[in-house]
Amino acid sequence: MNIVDFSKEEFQNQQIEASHLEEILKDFRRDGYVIFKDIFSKDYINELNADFIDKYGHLFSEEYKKNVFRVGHRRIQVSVELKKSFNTPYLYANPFILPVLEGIFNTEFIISDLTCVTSLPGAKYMPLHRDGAIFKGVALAPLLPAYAVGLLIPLIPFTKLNGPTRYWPGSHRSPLHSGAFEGNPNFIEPEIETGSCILMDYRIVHCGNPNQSDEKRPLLYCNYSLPWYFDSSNFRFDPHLIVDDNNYSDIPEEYKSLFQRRNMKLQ
Ligand SMILES: O=C(O)CCC(=O)C(=O)O
Repeated sequence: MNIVDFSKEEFQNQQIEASHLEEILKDFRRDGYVIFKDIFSKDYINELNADFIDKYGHLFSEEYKKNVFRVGHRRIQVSVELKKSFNTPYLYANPFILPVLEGIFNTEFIISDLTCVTSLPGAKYMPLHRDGAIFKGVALAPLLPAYAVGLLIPLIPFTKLNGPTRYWPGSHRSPLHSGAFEGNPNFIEPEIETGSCILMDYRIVHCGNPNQSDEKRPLLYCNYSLPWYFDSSNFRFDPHLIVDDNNYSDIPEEYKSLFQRRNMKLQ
């Protein structure tokens, strides 16, 4: 598994060492994912989780059943407003993530959305899918460099019981339809502690596992892309990056361009 462990010096300097960065990029390009270990503090993730449940927890009740966007059985996707604990460069421009994104995209990129997918107790296995792919069926498409990348941050520890996400390493380079990976045993299901996270190519085949616990299991997505890419299948109805003017003014100037699509809505 591509687990990125940063050294004491890297943590002290808040900077990835050049040869380590090259190694991470090589792993990411080859396998379509890397797992960053302990780059956020557990206290910070707990704060994100508390703010998330405080603002959106009511959406998971029976009453709101008809008004939420479902991405699977008892699996609900919510656009998360950038405010409170979510509005910090520590999250969206983390010093351990930003250089990797710069290396992947090699040109200007944006935050395409901030979203949380929550599997509720009893959620079933999710159909296999890619979060997005362009030029489907074109032989050269899997060879293209990444144009969209998801940063997936568990807001509680992901365990076998609450259903860690299942990924097929290398599948971003496969011309096969995602369904063709059903039954393919070469997947990983990383159990992830709070503070760690996964960076994945949007094209990697993956799915959510059943949630057999009695707890909600929220997975925060901060998705990045080249400015021209739009994930219209996931974000047709909701604004995908919600930032009010007050919170926008709190974003440091150097990161404002990441938010050029704020509050944009398709319908
Ligand atoms: O819930 C999960 O583990 C994965 C969710 C997912 O794959 C999705 O929403 O695209």
